[in-house]
Amino acid sequence: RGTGFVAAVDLGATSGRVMLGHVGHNELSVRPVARFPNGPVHRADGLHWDIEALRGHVMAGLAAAVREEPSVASIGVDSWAVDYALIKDGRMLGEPFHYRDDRNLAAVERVHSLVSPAELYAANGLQHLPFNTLFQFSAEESLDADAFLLIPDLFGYWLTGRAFAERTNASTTGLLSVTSGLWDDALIERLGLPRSIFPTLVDPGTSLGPLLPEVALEIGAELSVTAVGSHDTASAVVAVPAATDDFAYISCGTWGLVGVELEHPVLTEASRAANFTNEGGVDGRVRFLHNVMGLWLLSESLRAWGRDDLPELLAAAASVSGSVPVFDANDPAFLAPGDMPDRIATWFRERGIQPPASEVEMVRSIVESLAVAFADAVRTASELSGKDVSVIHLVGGGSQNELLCQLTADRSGLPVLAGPVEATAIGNVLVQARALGLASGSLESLRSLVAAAFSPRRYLPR
Ligand code: ADP
Ligand code: LRH
Repeated sequence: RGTGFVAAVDLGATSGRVMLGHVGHNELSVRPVARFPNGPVHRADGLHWDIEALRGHVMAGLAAAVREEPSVASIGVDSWAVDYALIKDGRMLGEPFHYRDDRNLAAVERVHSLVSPAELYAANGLQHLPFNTLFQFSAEESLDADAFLLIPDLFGYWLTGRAFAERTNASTTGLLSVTSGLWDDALIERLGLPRSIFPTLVDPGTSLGPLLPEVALEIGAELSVTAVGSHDTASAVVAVPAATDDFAYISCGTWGLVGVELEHPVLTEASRAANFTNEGGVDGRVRFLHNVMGLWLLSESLRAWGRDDLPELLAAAASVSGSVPVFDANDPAFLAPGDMPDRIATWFRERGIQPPASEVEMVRSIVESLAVAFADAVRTASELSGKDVSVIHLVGGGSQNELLCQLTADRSGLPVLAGPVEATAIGNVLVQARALGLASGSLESLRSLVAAAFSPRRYLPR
């Protein structure tokens, strides 16, 4: 077995990047080639993603990757979940909607009038999120299309001309059976959705084929595209540097995805009531987790204040001496963009609580509230699944937030191991590398490669 390079395209809801990964026997490194901002854009008919801008950044990033490492062998794409484009006659029908658009609210009622929440949970195992793809479908004026493609699959289509649905991300649509891992034909029919738009499912590690000739020309090399855990959270969980089995993870970026990895789904009424999800992981594992609102609360607050000095603000928040009030970071009131500090202050006032007095205290309150929600979700994941948890791995951009890591350790009473920052891209790289024969073995052996290359930082509860 030799060593080789692969390119990982990782599109987060806050930023995207193209990374070069180098993998070989006992060897793993990644380096960024391109980074670009991402976020919701307001259009006349609602919130969207600027998908053409993302496409431009991805193509330019891949061309840069090839210039840096002409021997790069494969490309893998992951992104945030649930959102999609409709394709007809080879063309995209409009810009994909952003999951934070409010068109989904009425659609939820329509879907629930056809299939009850309990029946949905038994079928798809998903926590209720108003933007799960099945609700978005119900909000569409028309589904007259040849296919729907989730965002990473859309990039796969642009790169190779082939339309597939990668299974980990397909599991977030609400239309994949949690028991069979196949499209749920009965549910699709009950919801009156056109079965013909559902692409063929593929697993992470499957070759999606060579680049289209015109794309190979644009990028500067003839590469192949490999399916990865194309749901960003699935890729992040691959790259948790766990040394033992008794870990919980927090994939901490725009969202905080908090849970444990299981072999089988938990579909109990208690788990549904706690709004825990059973998403599909790489190698058929189950990502049993809960969505916590995440660093969106912080980035939207900075945007409202017109500030971009996050590290300084966090340092100041760490030295706040008095206690600050804590809010429910899971409250759906915080889902939409805009006026975040106002909405948090309103949350407090509605409950007769004095809101934080300054921007620094607000930052402290957000970080404390996230830590409380993280600790709760870890405890609940363990209780509901029966899995012992003795350590929390916190990965993603949020692992750079020392205050958040320390407070999560304090509130949970468990050690927090922080990093890697780029877990998602690393998981993307590793699944490609294994498919190419540059790495081998189970997720556990891939994780030991991560632990050796990216030694996590340890926070002990105080
Ligand atoms: P996503 O993949 O969802 O776009 P990331 O994993 O890239 O998100 O994480 C982005 C978040 O990381 C930012 O919102 C910010 O809160 C946090 N972050 C980025 N840089 C720093 C830093 N230097 N210190 C603390 N937090 C940081
Ligand atoms: C994180 C994420 C999360 C989903 C949300 C839509 O980026 O993929 O796992 O719930 O975005």
